[in-house]
Amino acid sequence: MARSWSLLLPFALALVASVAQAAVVEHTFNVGNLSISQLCQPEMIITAVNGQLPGPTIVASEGDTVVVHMVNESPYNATIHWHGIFQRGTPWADGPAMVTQCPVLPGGNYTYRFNVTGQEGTLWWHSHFSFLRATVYGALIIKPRGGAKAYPFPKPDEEKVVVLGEWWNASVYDLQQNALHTGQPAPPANAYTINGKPGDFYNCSALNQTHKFELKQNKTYMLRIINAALNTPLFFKVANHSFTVVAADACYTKPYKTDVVVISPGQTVDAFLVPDAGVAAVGGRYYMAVIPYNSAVNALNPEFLYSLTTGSAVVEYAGSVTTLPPVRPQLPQYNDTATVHRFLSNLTALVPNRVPLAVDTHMFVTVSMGDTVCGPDQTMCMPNPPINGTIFASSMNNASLILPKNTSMLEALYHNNADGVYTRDFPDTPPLVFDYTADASDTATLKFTTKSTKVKTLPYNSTVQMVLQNTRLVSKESHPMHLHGFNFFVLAQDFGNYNETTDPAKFNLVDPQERNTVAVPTGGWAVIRFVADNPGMWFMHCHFDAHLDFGLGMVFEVQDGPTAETSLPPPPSDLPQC
Ligand SMILES: *[C@@H]1O[C@H](CO)[C@@H](O)[C@H](O)[C@H]1NC(C)=O
Ligand SMILES: *[C@@H]1O[C@H](CO)[C@@H](O)[C@H](O)[C@H]1NC(C)=O
Ligand SMILES: *[C@@H]1O[C@H](CO)[C@@H](O)[C@H](O)[C@H]1NC(C)=O
Ligand SMILES: *[C@@H]1O[C@H](CO)[C@@H](O)[C@H](O)[C@H]1NC(C)=O
Ligand SMILES: *[C@@H]1O[C@H](CO)[C@@H](O)[C@H](O)[C@H]1NC(C)=O
Ligand SMILES: *[C@@H]1O[C@H](CO)[C@@H](O)[C@H](O)[C@H]1NC(C)=O
Ligand SMILES: *[C@@H]1O[C@H](CO)[C@@H](O)[C@H](O)[C@H]1NC(C)=O
Ligand SMILES: *[C@@H]1O[C@H](CO)[C@@H](O)[C@H](O)[C@H]1NC(C)=O
Ligand SMILES: *[C@@H]1O[C@H](CO)[C@@H](O)[C@H](O)[C@H]1NC(C)=O
Ligand SMILES: *[C@@H]1O[C@H](CO)[C@@H](O)[C@H](O)[C@H]1NC(C)=O
Ligand SMILES: *[C@@H]1O[C@H](CO)[C@@H](O)[C@H](O)[C@H]1NC(C)=O
Ligand SMILES: *[C@@H]1O[C@H](CO)[C@@H](O)[C@H](O)[C@H]1NC(C)=O
Ligand SMILES: [Cu+2]
Repeated sequence: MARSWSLLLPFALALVASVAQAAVVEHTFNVGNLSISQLCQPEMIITAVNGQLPGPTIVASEGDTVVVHMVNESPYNATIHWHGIFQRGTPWADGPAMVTQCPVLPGGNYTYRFNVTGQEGTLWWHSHFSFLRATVYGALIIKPRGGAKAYPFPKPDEEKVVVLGEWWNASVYDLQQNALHTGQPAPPANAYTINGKPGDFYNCSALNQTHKFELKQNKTYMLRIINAALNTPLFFKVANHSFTVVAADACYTKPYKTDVVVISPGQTVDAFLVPDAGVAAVGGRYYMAVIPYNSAVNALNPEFLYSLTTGSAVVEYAGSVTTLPPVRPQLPQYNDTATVHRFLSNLTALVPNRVPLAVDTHMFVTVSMGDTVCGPDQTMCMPNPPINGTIFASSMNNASLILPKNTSMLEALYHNNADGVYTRDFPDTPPLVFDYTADASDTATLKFTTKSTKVKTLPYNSTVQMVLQNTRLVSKESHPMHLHGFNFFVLAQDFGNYNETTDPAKFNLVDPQERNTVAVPTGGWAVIRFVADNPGMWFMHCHFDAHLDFGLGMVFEVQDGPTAETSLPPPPSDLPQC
C-alpha cells in the first residue's frame, strides 16, 4: 500500500499490530585518552569514549532499557547526560554533575540505567562536567517500537547520523580553566566538524579529515542531525539539495520543506535529504557544510572573524565519475537572524491538541549576560561598570547559578536536607521591570548579579508556563535554553519585550512544536509550557557551555506525586560519592 505523507500517525496514535519485546541495549563506555591529529596539529590527546570521535551511537527501540557502564579512564572527573531522555523513575541517571550526581572520579565507574519510554527520534549523549563534552558526545537514536515501518512518514531507504561539533587545537579543559580564572569567554573554535572531521575548507585540512557520505541515486535518505557544538548555533546546507524536516528534538513535526536547517547546541533535526532534479539524473559530488550563526558579536571583533569558518563533509553518489571538486552550497550570512527565525518559528507538531490549557505556575524569566564581583582566584577582573573589579556572569532573573561542591542537589532533596546545598527561592519574576531589549536598556542594578544555588519548587503534575526574555544588559544573544527531564511546547517566540497583554494572542495552542531546547531569539523572547509530572531535580540551562559556566541556569525541584511510582526512587548503590 502506498504511504502518503499526510495520513500517517506517530506512535502515540498508531495501532501497531505486532509489538516487539522490549530489549536491553547494553554498552560499556570507556571515557579515556584518544590520540588524534587534526588540522595539521601534531598528535594531541583528547578525552573520548571508546577511542572514537564522535563516540558510539546508541540505537534502541521505544520502550527498551538502556544500560551504559561508564568507566572513567580519563584524568578528569566525568559524567554523561542523556540529552532529551525523560528519565522517568530514573532521575539518578540524568547525569549533570552536582545536580543529579557527584562526578565519577578518574578510575571510577557508574552504570546508567534508564528506559526510553514514550519518546522516539534522534537524541544524543554528552559529558556534563565541564567542556569535556567538546569531544565526549555521540548519538542516541530511539526507533519506533514497530520498526521503521511505524514512522509517521514514508520509510527512508537509509538513515545517516550527522553530528555537528566544534574543534579546538588546544586542550578544552585548559581553555575552560582559563575562562574560569580570567572571567573571559573561551576563544571561538578553530574548526566546525561533521562527524568529528573539519572537512576541506581549512588551510590545514589533511588527508582523511573529511567525512564522506556515500549515497545511491534514487534512494531516499533521512539525516539525523545533532548539534553537539559547545557554543555555536549552526546553519546547515547541502549543495543542490533541500530538506523535508520531519522531527526536531525527537518530536515529530509536520513535514517542513526548507533549503537550510538551523540548529542550536542541544537541538536535533531529522530531515529527508531531497536532491534537486538534476542530481537525480547525474549523481555527482556535493558539499554538506555548516557555518556559525552569531547573533551577538561585533563583526569587527577580529577573533570572531577568524572563527567564521566553514566545516564540511562530502556527499558522493555511487558511480559518480566526475573529477571536479564537489559543488559548494551558498550559505546564509553569519548574522542572518531572519532565516533563523523563519526556520525555528515555522515548525509545528505533527499531532495537534496536546497542549495543557490551564496553567498553575506562571514564570517570567530574564536570560542575561552580566557581571559579578571578581573572586580571589580570578586573574583578569575588568574595570567594567557598574563596579570596578568585575567579571562576566550570566543569570536567570538576575540569579547566577553556582553548583554545590559537596553534595548533589538530588541527594540533598532525597535526604530532605537542602541546608547548605540549595535554597527554594528562585524568583518567578526579575527583581526589576525595565526595557529589557532596547539599545539603551543597561541598568546597573540588573547588570550586576550575585552567585547562588536557587531552585523553583513545583508541585507534582503542575503545569508551568515560562516566558524566557532575553536582555541586552551586556549583549543581546540567542540563548539555547535546555530543560532536563521534560519536553515543552514552544507556544510563541518573537523579538523585543514580551507584552503580557498583547502577546498571548500569538500563542499556538493547537500544534506548537515540542522540544527540549529552545533558541530564545536574540533580543527577544520565547514562551514554553510543560507539565511537571516527573519528580526529581531538573536542570534548565543555556546549552552554550561558555554561558553555563558563567551561571546561566536554574534547577526545578519537582515534588513527589501520590504513589510510589510517582515518587523519587532511592539512589542506585553505585552512585558516585563526592
Ligand atoms: C592521558 O593523557 C594525559 C595527558 O593529557 C596523561 O597525563 C595521562 O597519563 C594519560 N592517561 C593514560 C591512561 O594514558
Ligand atoms: C589551529 O587551527 C587553525 C585552524 O584554523 C590552524 O590554522 C592552525 O594552524 C592550528 N594551530 C596549530 C598549532 O596547529
Ligand atoms: C523499565 O522497563 C523495565 C522492562 O520493561 C521495567 O521492568 C522497569 O520497571 C522499567 N523501569 C522504570 C523505572 O520504569
Ligand atoms: C567499578 O568500580 C568498582 C568499585 O570501585 C570496582 O569494584 C569495579 O571493579 C569497577 N568496574 C570497572 C569495570 O572498572
Ligand atoms: C580514514 O578514517 C577512517 C574512519 O575514521 C578509517 O577507517 C580509515 O582507516 C582512515 N584512512 C586512513 C588512510 O587513515
Ligand atoms: C534514477 O532515476 C532517474 C529518473 O527516473 C533515472 O533516469 C536514472 O537512471 C536512475 N538512476 C539510477 C542509478 O537508478
Ligand atoms: C550582517 O553583517 C554584515 C557585515 O558583516 C552587515 O553588513 C549586515 O548589515 C549585517 N546584517 C544584519 C541583518 O545585521
Ligand atoms: C514561515 O515561512 C514562510 C516562508 O518561508 C514565511 O513567509 C513565514 O513568514 C514563516 N513563518 C514565520 C512565523 O516566520
Ligand atoms: C579599578 O581598580 C584598580 C585597582 O584598584 C584601579 O587601578 C583602576 O584604576 C580602577 N579602574 C577604574 C575604571 O576605576
Ligand atoms: C495530572 O493532571 C491532569 C490534568 O490536570 C489530570 O488529568 C491527571 O489526572 C493528573 N495526574 C495525576 C497522576 O495526578
Ligand atoms: C502592552 O501592549 C499594550 C497594548 O498595545 C500597551 O498598552 C502596553 O503599554 C504594553 N505594555 C508594555 C509593558 O509595553
Ligand atoms: C572532582 O570531583 C571531586 C568529587 O566531587 C571534587 O572533590 C573535585 O574537586 C573534582 N575535581 C575537579 C577538577 O573539579
Ligand atoms: Cu547562553
